[in-house]
Amino acid sequence: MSAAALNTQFGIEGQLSFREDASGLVVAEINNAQGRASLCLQGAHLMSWQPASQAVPVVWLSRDAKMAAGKSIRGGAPVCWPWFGAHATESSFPGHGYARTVPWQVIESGSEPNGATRLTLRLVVSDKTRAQWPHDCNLDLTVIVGETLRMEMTTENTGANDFVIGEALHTYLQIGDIGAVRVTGLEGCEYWDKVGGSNLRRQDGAIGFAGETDRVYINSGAECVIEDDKLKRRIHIAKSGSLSTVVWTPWTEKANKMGDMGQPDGWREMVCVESANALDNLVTVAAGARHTLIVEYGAVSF
Ligand code: TA6
Repeated sequence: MSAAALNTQFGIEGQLSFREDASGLVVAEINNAQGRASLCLQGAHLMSWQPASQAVPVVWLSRDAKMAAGKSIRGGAPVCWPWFGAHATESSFPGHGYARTVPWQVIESGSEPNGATRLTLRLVVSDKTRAQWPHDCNLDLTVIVGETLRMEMTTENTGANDFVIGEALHTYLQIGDIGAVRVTGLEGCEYWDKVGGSNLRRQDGAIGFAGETDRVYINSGAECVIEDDKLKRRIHIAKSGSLSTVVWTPWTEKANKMGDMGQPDGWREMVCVESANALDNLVTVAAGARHTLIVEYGAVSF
């Protein structure tokens, strides 16, 4: 659907509009009294979010982020689905699944009683998606943008057979500097340390960063907090329907190899804290059932 048709059917005067980016991709722009956000319809990819109370965005977007059909965008909140990480058997299938690089359609929009703006999108099933995932299902994402950011990702199994998914909202949070933050809430949790192999460890105290960090914390529905001593704010990440939390920074060498993290050191201004179901926490969605992963972000200055 064109931006013009989307504006007619789903636009909300003074809150929600759609535009066509130079790349040809359609972007939803949300701007209300409580905050603003941008979301690319491809991948239902929320690219940025800044509550009115914050002088600096809370969701980070690389200054080198590229927008192109079929390509993932560096930053924001990529949708990883229906698997997380590498596909279990098909090395030719895209890492983190295909959901973030295929078209989604808008199915609903509205204003919340508190003035926040709601937008719901559905992944468009195609021959391409069925070739990688031959199950009858719907994947919907609802975002509610205001002083907080709420994201609800629902998998509906419309077929006759159970299936198993891995998933994540792979969110990049904006910070002052990776050396001046710590993540709390995962103390005592087991995690798979993916740096230098895959080793099961247990978190001791808050998470600080002094090098590449790539960890999948398992069996935890805990709320996490990013304590940012440079921006003097806390980012709260509360979730439900998710038992894994992925914490990731690429650090210098990997960031330079990636090439789109914002040279020379844009990577220092982000950390990923991802609400997921991965590894030990894969989800079986029974025939006819639904599963929803919900995460809500808030930022409080101190
Ligand atoms: O979630 C952490 C991670 O799996 C890292 O291993 C790294 O690959 C990151 O995701 C980024 O993946 P992407 O496919 O978006 O470049």
